[in-house]
Amino acid sequence: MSNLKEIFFEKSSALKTEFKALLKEHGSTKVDEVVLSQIFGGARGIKMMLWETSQLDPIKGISFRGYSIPELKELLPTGPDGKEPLPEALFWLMLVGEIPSDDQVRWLTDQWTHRSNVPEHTFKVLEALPTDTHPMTQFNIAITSMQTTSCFARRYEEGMNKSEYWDATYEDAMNLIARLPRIAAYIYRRTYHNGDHIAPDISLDWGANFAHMLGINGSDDFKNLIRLYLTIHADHEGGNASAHTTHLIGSTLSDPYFSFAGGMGSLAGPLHGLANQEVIKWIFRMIDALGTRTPTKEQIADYVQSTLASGQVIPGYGHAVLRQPDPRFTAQKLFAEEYIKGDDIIETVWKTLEVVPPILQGLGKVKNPWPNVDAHSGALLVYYGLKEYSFYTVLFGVSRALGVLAAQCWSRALGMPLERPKSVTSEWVKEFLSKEK
Ligand code: CMX
Repeated sequence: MSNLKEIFFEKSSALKTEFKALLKEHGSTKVDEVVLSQIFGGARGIKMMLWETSQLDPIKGISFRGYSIPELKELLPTGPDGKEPLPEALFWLMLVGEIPSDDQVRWLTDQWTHRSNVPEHTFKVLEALPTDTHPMTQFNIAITSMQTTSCFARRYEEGMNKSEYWDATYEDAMNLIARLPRIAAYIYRRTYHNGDHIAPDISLDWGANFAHMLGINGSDDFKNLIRLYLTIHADHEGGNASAHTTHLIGSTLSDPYFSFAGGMGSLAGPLHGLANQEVIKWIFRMIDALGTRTPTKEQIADYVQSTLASGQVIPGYGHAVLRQPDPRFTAQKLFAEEYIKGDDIIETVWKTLEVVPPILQGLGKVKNPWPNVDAHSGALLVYYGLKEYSFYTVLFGVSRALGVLAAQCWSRALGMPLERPKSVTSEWVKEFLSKEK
């Protein structure tokens, strides 16, 4: 067994034993209650699942195994220039709860390099699609096409013992994550660069190799942006739509390929991951409508009002859980401040930061008027030359694999059962209320 697998097995076995005792003693302890508005309101805030890899606080934002993003920037092993954290290191942390050493991260990079061969038929499946197919559709289809290589599905078919589910899930998770940059870069190059593909550079870390295969000439700074991007988008506790979908599908013992493809279907929604393309599209449309790349705050405010008046949301603002600016937004703003000077689009994003929150607050219904993770990413990508915004959600998806697949290893190791919450009809609600009276 590899070092990482051994540590995972040791930790998950110990927690499984602990849980058994804990549930025996406290299984009927009440931890939450549900009110009617939650049933009608997208189950906001109902505590109903276990998710080990990260936790979201409405005020402090995301913490991965207890570490905030600024702490991770200090503690995680970085790329060769020592500046941005390596997403491999975050995966290690999420999987086993320990900050890895440089050697451990190098081992993991090496593992993913060795596992990164994409099945030939996946490229053929992609080639069968028109090049104007949305990149998220291509990504989803490519992931599903690789299900033919699932260890979990094969071993289940062969009669795998329950106690080995975690092992097959770990193998699938590692293979799937290893292949994603190649697949995503392939989609990007076939869609926007006439299929002029760039071979992987196996001397590079996972994120830098991805940046290299995209073929963006942003030198080392772009590699650093991708390292940071792939780290901060990886996980946002279990209740968000892409994580929860992956978890739900996995709970049927559908394998990690099916589960993750389902999660990507959720990420492709404009209220979730697709918002990253919507933000930059909205900014470009505003620039076109106003006829200037340097709009004033007053001009931006007018445009925000016209967007709201036409019954649309302001993409990149608001959140179902957060009640403060998203620390993932802040991490990207700090990156821009450090690496980039005097860019019109970035400065426009910073101006919207001053303009949008008071307007949303003024509506009197928006619970969180602050920027979320998607508000800044497009401006950074455009700066380095990755202007094809329909591709942005694929980048988010590559990163999200780290969290949801690490979490799936935990779900299988802890023996989490089929997820099956209860639904009710409106008739039931009326009857219940009349009985209450
Ligand atoms: N612009 C305009 N209206 C907004 C808004 C925004 N950015 N954010 C919330 N609202 C509105 C909602 O549409 C809702 O209006 P109705 O009552 O008329 O339906 C009202 O304010 C209350 O919503 P909420 O409780 O504050 O927010 P929700 O938890 O329902 O939704 C979210 C959260 C993210 C879907 C919402 O804020 C939104 O649509 N934001 C814009 C899209 C976006 O950026 N999504 C990305 C989120 C991050 C991610 O998952 O990647």
